[in-house]
Amino acid sequence: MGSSITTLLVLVGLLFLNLVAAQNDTSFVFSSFDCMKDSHLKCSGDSSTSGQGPLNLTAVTTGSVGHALYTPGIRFLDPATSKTSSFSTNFTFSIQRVNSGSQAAGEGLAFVILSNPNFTGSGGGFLGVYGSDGRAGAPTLAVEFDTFKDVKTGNFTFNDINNNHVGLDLDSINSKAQVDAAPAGVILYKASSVTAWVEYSAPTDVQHPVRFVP
Ligand SMILES: [Ca+2]
Repeated sequence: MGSSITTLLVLVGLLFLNLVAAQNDTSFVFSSFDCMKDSHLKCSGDSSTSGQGPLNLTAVTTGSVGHALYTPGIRFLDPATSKTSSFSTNFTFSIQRVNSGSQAAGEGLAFVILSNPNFTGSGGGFLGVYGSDGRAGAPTLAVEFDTFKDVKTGNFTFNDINNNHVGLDLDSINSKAQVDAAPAGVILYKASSVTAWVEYSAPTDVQHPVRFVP
């Protein structure tokens, strides 16, 4: 774990999501964030806003965890047909190392779609999404932007490839697929900002989990 490393995670820009379902299309844009005034934004843990636009997902303390969820939620599965919805989203974030002398940054952030919005995961390598057993206890999809190579916490062993990767997580913090961000010219914890796209085309798996614009 990056227990001695503090990192401030900031969602700095536009969060856009477009959902195309069989019956209902949903689309929303956050051009700024206000945890107190926006009824569609549920902030918990250490996440906060100042009313100036950005959303701070964590505080500048070791082990900080924060969440921001779109509420009241979106139905991705049609129970009548068992068909899932296609969606696309893009968002811009900044990972700011506080311990500037460190060569690493902990731990990262994740875009999540979760079926139990009240579940609070563990900190550190579990990214606030999964419990200390590496699971969320309910169907969960996450695209993680991981800035610390975790090896083992307690009895749990991580499969991180390095400290600068993007992973596709299905019900587990141990990713089904991981991609090194460096060949795309992106160092997640050094870039002033990163804009990411996540696209899903139903009923196949994620075709292009993440594309980068350095
Ligand atoms: Ca990690």
